[in-house]
Amino acid sequence: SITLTINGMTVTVPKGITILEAARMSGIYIPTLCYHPDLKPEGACRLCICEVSGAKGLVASCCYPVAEGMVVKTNTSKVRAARRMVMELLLANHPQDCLSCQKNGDCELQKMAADLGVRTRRFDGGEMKAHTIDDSNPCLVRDQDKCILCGRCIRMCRDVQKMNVYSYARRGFDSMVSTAFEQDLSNVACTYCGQCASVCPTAAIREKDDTERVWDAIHDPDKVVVCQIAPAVRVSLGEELGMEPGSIVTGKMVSALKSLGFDRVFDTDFSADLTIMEEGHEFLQRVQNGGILPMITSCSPGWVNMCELKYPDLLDHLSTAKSPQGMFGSIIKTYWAEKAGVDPANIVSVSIMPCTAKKAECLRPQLRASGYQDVDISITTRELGRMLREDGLSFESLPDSDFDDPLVGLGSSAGVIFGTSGGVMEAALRTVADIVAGEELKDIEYTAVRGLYQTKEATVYVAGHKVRIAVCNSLGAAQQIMDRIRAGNAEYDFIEIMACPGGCIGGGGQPVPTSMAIKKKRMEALYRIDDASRLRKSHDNPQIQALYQNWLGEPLGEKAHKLLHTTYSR
Ligand code: HC1
Repeated sequence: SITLTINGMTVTVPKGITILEAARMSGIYIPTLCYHPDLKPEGACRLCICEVSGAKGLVASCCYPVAEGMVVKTNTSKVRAARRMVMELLLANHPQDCLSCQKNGDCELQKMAADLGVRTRRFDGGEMKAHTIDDSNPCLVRDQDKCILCGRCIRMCRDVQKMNVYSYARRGFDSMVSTAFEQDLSNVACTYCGQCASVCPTAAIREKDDTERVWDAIHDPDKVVVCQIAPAVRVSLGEELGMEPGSIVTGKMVSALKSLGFDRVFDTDFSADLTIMEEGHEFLQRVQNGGILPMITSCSPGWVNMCELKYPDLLDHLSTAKSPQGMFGSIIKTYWAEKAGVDPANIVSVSIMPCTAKKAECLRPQLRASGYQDVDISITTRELGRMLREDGLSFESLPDSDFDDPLVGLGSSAGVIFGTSGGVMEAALRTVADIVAGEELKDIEYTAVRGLYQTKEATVYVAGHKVRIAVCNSLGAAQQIMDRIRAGNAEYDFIEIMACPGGCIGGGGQPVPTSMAIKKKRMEALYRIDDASRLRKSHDNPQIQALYQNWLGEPLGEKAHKLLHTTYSR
């Protein structure tokens, strides 16, 4: 360890960390806009400058390692004046539409300007950058006028997701974060995972806001507006609305959605169970018939987009099972519409997801099994938070409600853990093992697949049979394993891939600011739900059993194939 002094306080911290990290560990706040705990520091914004003994001039504390005996001052008049100057220069070239900005209230620039006590705009009146807004795709909007060149999006996309969509371009006043040849996102290899938006401190990259479309549907008396809500949202919506990260708010969330005016509130866990039924049987069929292995999960749309973009030769490894969002979409406008006596033409089907890429998934031409677009609108956790704030509900004091419909309301906790990396694999193994064993196995916790490591590998014994599995979260980890499959040296039977670090709990539409430490709390909350559940296997779900018996027929049967399976575009 290292002992140093920060603002006169002697602190002992681990070797190898930076001054900024040491200060935060010691309860001393140093402002920054480019630093992010999940990314390599870059020293781009210069807000974290401080005085350090022996250093020439002020140093960027996010990049400066601690040393024994070092004396650091973070609050001298020189430091304060320099930080304010940096902030004033940033504001001089930043739009002044804070009050109507999508990020109002969540903007790190806004908060930091307030924290630094900047109350006047000394440098107003000069030239300001002017870019056109890129809203060329259904998921993300890029508004470069709001970019402060912190480079978080570049580092997330390059270092973690390894998609390299963004880089710095041009020089001086014209500096910008650019895509290749300054193309729109829809013309570059973007998967719409939204990880750039989840680390952007301002509204320079943000989710496309579809909340007005949802309000319009709710207020249309001729429409029946139903929603499904994803596993990961129940452990993040509370956080979005000011509660502690990891708060479990399932019942309040259902009450809130009913209060907003949705005619039915369904749980995507139900169709996660359905996905397991189809995917689990597909896996067994591939094993028994010498089909293509490893089979890879297909529920994360950012991952599917990447596979289509970068690994079209390996698309046959993907399970043909639709994602739970897609499956519920087709079930709502067919089975449920029939049972409820509602014309599917009048249904507006809304999904609430932790994900920005789900907005594009529901536009896939393959996802129209009902004859209509199966899911009409997909909104993120952040957008739902916005709707609830507008509605004026006191979320924390809402009573709990149950999901709506006896036909399709129930989900197992195998479906719940879909929301975290390793969850789909664990849910599938629980079902596959029982099918192979022909009995209800008690040992159902596959802990080797849990946790936030980006790649987890294990050999598990499923009813006595050896199954080699891997679980990847992040597109960077996914590419490593796909490269190995392509090279013929990945000996696996079954792989789960999620595009976002941590899985859906870390989705691009989740509350901000975020970090792996926050994602860990969301993950632990999902496992707490699983621990407390009495229904922990998808195939034990009585409503799933009834759906197959009364309507769908067999898993992988003709009707299931038509409604619940998909194809990919090469
Ligand atoms: Fe996910 Fe899924 S778990 S993809 O991570 O398979 O978005 O939460 O809804 O569809 O169920 C996301 C989450 C979500 C689907 C399910």
